[in-house]
Amino acid sequence: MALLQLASRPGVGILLLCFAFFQAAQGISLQVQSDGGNASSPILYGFMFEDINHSGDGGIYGQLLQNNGLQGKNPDLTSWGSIGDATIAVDSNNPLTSAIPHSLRLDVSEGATGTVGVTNNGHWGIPVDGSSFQIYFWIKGDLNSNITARLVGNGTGTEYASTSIQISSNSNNFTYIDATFPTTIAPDGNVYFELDLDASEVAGSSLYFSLVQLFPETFKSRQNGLQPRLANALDAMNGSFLRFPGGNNLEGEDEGSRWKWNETVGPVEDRPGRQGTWGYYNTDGLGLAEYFYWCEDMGLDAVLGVWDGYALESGGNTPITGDALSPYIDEVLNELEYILGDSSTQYGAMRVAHGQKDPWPLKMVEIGNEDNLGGGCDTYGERFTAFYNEIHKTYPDLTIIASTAEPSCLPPNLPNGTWMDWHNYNTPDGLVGQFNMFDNKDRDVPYFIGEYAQNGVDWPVMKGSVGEAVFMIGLERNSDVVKMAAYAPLLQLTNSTQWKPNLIAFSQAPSHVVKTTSYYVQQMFSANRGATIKEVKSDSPFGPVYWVASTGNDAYYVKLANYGSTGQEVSISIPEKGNGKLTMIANDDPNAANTDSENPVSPVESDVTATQGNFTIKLPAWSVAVLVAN
Ligand SMILES: *[C@@H]1O[C@H](CO)[C@@H](O)[C@H](O)[C@H]1NC(C)=O
Ligand SMILES: *[C@@H]1O[C@H](CO)[C@@H](O)[C@H](O)[C@H]1NC(C)=O
Ligand SMILES: *[C@@H]1O[C@H](CO)[C@@H](O)[C@H](O)[C@H]1NC(C)=O
Ligand SMILES: *[C@@H]1O[C@H](CO)[C@@H](O)[C@H](O)[C@H]1NC(C)=O
Ligand SMILES: *[C@@H]1O[C@H](CO)[C@@H](O)[C@H](O)[C@H]1NC(C)=O
Ligand SMILES: *[C@@H]1O[C@H](CO)[C@@H](O)[C@H](O)[C@H]1NC(C)=O
Ligand SMILES: *[C@@H]1O[C@H](CO)[C@@H](O)[C@H](O)[C@H]1NC(C)=O
Ligand SMILES: *[C@@H]1O[C@H](CO)[C@@H](O)[C@H](O)[C@H]1NC(C)=O
Ligand SMILES: *[C@@H]1O[C@H](CO)[C@@H](O)[C@H](O)[C@H]1NC(C)=O
Ligand SMILES: CC(=O)N[C@H]1CO[C@H](CO)[C@@H](O)[C@@H]1O
Repeated sequence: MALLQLASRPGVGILLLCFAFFQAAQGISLQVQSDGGNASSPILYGFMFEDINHSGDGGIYGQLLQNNGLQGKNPDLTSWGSIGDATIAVDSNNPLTSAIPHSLRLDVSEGATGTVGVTNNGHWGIPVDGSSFQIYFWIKGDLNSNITARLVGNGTGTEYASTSIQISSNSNNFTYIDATFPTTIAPDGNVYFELDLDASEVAGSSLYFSLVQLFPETFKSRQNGLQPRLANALDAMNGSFLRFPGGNNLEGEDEGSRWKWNETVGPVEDRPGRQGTWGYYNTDGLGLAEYFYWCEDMGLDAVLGVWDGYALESGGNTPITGDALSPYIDEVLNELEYILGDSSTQYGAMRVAHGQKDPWPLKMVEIGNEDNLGGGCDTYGERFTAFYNEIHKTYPDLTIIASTAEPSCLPPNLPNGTWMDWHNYNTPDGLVGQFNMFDNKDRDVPYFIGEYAQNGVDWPVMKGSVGEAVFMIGLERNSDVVKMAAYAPLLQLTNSTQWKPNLIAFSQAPSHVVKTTSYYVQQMFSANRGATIKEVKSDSPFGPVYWVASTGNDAYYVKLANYGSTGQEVSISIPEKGNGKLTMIANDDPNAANTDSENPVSPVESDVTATQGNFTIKLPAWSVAVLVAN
């Protein structure tokens, strides 16, 4: 049996699965070829983001207070409290702006003494990381005195920050206050924020606080930027793209609650926020511009999802079709003008006024989200075509992505250059069974695997992460036609979760960022990419060991996954390369998982040297490894 394994070779994978037994019995020898090969997609690995599991508000968006703008139709006092001889209430008579119509009223008792003030305990706590913090807020009321901003351990009283801010405000208008202050790192997330003042200065009066914002030092010090501990974890993955703003969160429960770009831009006090799809209100402080700055700061290509007439079905909605689509198509054209137009255009000028002179380098637009689901399929062909035609007419260079790969939901002939988004939540065995699914695909229409992950578990487990690695090896072998792929969901606040498992979990303890086994697979694969996928010759079939090789930057990259409970020895010859670095994750227990209570799996790096032309790699049970030879 002497079979050649060619990346992208039709039908090879399934045939070879049958011979897995021989692979285990005889040891595996791989010969990476120097000649030929196919170009791989330079943007294969990246991120899918939507606000789910408080991944945005309470997560990667840097603003740390919950309910800070008392947004929504019927705001309550969630997260807020009062201190001393005073009470708090939601006030509707003192709007900051039309977008922020409510303020937090502090009513101080007649004759009050000591300290009065307000508290906010964040999103299940506040991560105080020891950086320089900033607060911004508006205050209305007659005050010529100092307010103290503090960060305090809930239950312990330990003070992690305290700063005195001079205020001179009046009862006619809101006065804007901002201050920067040092913090000391807190051991856990059980911390609240407090603004307090001398009761005798304000006894018998009311003060109004509006849109109180608290930020740590953000990722790359970006104004209105990202939480660094989560942004750093993503940045370390070396991704290539960011799909935003959803996901189901793009769609909304109905047409009125769809994500509207124009309500997420400009000063934050002009952003009303919206009822998100995942059970909580979104402030939209993380808005369209912030997504582009996120891309800029991590070197990512933007993949912009646009609303296409289809909201989630739970309200019994039917998709909008025909002429009734026109205003929504215009909405997208306006959004694209805001992103891509120069200052002579209406919306390009708006972007400039908002502080971004140059257009953003948008290249990819996805029309809708999962239009194959619910009641979206029947009308998607018509809706896709309507949006495609208008977008393509104005922006012929944009790559347009259909939100499904289901032929029955697509127009009979997809326009040239269109890509298709296909989502894949599956069991570990299911993912391994899909190893060769792209080998036989028609090469004409490229794929975006917009969401995928193991399912059915609370945390990614080793077996599932190896299964994902096998699936990804299949994608990489076919990365002439599979252009992009993203694990989903990306981020999870452990204290409020709607979907499991996720790639990265966190609570508000500043050091608590759980890098799951799947995180390490993504990182190892994404950080070690070659521009050309190379042929690998072997007498062994695929399974339980799977591999793919590539070259680039004068290095060879060999990715290996052992989807099995016994160790395997692999001998690899690589043209003209005798030294390398091996990065590996492994665990004997297929159910091993990095969780919020234990972290049994992390990558181990070692230097490896070839003996007479061959690298010998011992792959333990349930392992994923990357060999970089240079
Ligand atoms: C290159 O792509 C062709 C067409 O899909 C395929 O037949 C061939 O096996 C690929 N070669 C490599 C090295 O991936
Ligand atoms: C302290 O934590 C408890 C329990 O989570 C919460 O009810 C309370 O409001 C917190 N205190 C402050 C001042 O935020
Ligand atoms: C949030 O979840 C973490 C565990 O991930 C837990 O330690 C912490 O106490 C929780 N915080 C609150 C406020 O429930
Ligand atoms: C009031 O705050 C200012 C800084 O804004 C500070 O310089 C001053 O010392 C404070 N006054 C008191 C009495 O704390
Ligand atoms: C309130 O502020 C607005 C805008 O800054 C200004 O036009 C107006 O005169 C102010 N009103 C009072 C009573 O100070
Ligand atoms: C991956 O990202 C990190 C952090 O930004 C950077 O230091 C490193 O050079 C990157 N590696 C590659 C291979 O791009
Ligand atoms: C945003 O645009 C939509 C139409 O696309 C419009 O209905 C809505 O009023 C706009 N919002 C604001 C704040 O201008
Ligand atoms: C679409 O692409 C195919 C193959 O790349 C080409 O033969 C065909 O002429 C193209 N059609 C149009 C309308 O550009
Ligand atoms: C290296 O591997 C090749 C087969 O891939 C084999 O023919 C050769 O004997 C090996 N060299 C050594 C020193 O084991
Ligand atoms: C299971 C769970 O954590 N559900 C939470 C989802 O988010 C909403 C809104 O924040 C919470 O109220 C739920 O408790």
